[in-house]
This record gives sequence, C-alpha cells and structure tokens, in this order.
Amino acid sequence: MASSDGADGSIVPALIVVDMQEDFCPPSGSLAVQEGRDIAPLINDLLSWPGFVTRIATQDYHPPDHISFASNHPSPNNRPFESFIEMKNPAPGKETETKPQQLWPVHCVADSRGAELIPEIRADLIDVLIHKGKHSQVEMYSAFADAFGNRDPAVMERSVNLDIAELLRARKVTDVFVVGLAGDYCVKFTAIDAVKAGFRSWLIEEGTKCVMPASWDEAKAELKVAGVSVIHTDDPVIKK
Ligand code: VGL
Ligand code: ZN
Repeated sequence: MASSDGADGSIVPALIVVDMQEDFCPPSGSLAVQEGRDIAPLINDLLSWPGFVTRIATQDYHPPDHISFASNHPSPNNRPFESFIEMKNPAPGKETETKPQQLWPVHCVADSRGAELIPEIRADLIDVLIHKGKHSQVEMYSAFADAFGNRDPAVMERSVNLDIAELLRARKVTDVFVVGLAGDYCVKFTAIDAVKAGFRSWLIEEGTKCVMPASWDEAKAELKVAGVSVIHTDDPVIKK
C-alpha cells in the first residue's frame, strides 16, 4: 500500500487486461489456457464500468527468435513447459547475471494471428495497447519490467512499446485492477510489479485462468506476500 490517494482522498482506478490473445485461448491457441476464452464476458463487464480512468490491454508480442521458444534451442533440453535454459540480464554491465528461463511452445509472434486479441474482448473500450516481450533475448511476463526487474527506459525500449508506470502516473492512477491470462504468469507478475511501481494492486480472481490451475493457491500466497489484494467482482472496492 505504497501509493497515496487521489487529490481528494478518493481512489483513481485503472484496469489492466493482460494477454487476452488467441494463442492463450482454446481451442487452437499454441499455449492455450484452460477456459481462457470464458472470462471474456466478465472482462467486458469490467471494461464497461465508467469508473476506470484508463483501460489498458497488454499483448505478449515476441519476435520469431524469442529466447522462450523451445524450438529455438537444441534438443534434448528443449521440451516446452519442462526445460529451462539460462537467460542473461540485458542491462549494460549486468550480462553476468543469469536466470533460468522456462521454455514454451512458439506463441504470440508479433503480427501473427496468435498475437491478436480475441474478438470476444471489446477492443473499442480499450485506451492503450502495450506490446511486451519484444526483445529476443529476455523474457517479460510483467507489463512493468522484464524478468530481471529492469524498468529503466533505456533498457526497456527493446522489450516494450511504452512505459506503463509512467502512463499510469501521468493519469494520476492510484489503484490498478488486473485480469486476464495467465494467472500464474503474466497476470501474477504484472500485479506484483504494480505494487513495486507504487500503485495499490488488486487481482480479480474470476477474471483470470492459469496455465497450471493446480499452482493457483501457491500463486495467491505469493501475491498476498507481495502486497496484492486478490478479490472477487462483488468486492465493494469495485463500485457497480
Ligand atoms: C505468458 C507464458 C509465456 C502469459 C506469456 O501471458 O502468462 N505465459 N508467455
Ligand atoms: Zn510469452
């Protein structure tokens, strides 16, 4: 709860709809999240709520040679969902810092059909589109930072098309509400990094689905420790 309230003490809320893209949705997405498409009506209800000062949608937006794609690594250590490779920090002078990177099927290649927002989402209600994960050599689950926590615009300009924290601050946002796909990856890390960037952060549980549904309880515990409030749509903070 690091953030201050709006000028009159009220909250200034923004909605962040994470990665509601074809490749994350059944029946044919390459990294389909079970029931991923089913949360679109609830997300549209939220998009229609007039209280949000801004409604942001993110898109995972990788180049074909992205480091997270299993097919870009030699066998046998290139099994999607299972193998990990070492990823280097892209920040100048920090290249010796490395992290294990989980490998995925090819997904959300920039400008491909799999990267498109699903048509069930009311795109007409979205103000801002964020393209993240554009840098071929680093993962970016969160819309705020890469996998190493880099937020410096000079480092991030290859990874993302705009600085979401700066945009939210410019619009005097105090609180962000996060929904979308996937709960155990991009939604979780976006909600956690919103706290780190100084916003109150709320994750609406019915508005997300997980790659590994069995890991959701663990993810929720991690979110709570990080200062994210996991709530339901009937929470009084979302005034209907
Ligand atoms: C995501 C895995 C790889 C997500 C993105 O949107 O949660 N998961 N890339
Ligand atoms: Zn990705």
